[in-house]
Amino acid sequence: MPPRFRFFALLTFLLVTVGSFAFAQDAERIEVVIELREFSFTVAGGEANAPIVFKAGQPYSVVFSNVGMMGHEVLVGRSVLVEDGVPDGYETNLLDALPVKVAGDDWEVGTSGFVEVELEPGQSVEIYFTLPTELIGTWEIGCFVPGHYQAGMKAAVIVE
Ligand SMILES: [Cu+2]
Repeated sequence: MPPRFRFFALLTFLLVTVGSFAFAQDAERIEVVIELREFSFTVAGGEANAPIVFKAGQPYSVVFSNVGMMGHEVLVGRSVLVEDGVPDGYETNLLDALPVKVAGDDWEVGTSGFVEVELEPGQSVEIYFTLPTELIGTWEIGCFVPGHYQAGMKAAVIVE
């Protein structure tokens, strides 16, 4: 397991054969850096919890970087699940049926989808994906560490 971050659970980040998907060349990708802190998601240089916009068909490299003081989770989906009165993830996850590639300093893996990642303070992860037009619409990014979502750690994600 890479030292820079850990996945919340194997179930949520299914690994498949490396190189089984075709991914865009670096030059085609747009890089988006999303900072996590108490209690917000912020595209670097933007406003806290402002909507995050992605264009369908455009290859992206998205870096999630925990610049806060606490551990945070990243989930992107819609229809919040509630367990015992507490928000606990999404019924539908934006990236869980897509090819998603994880980049690191010294490793890369292909995956069959991304549901969530947990980042300790100072940790970051970079993923590559291209959203198909079927996913156009309004989604949400949220942190479901107990209390964080309720504290406002969520933002709209718009695929257009
Ligand atoms: Cu959090």
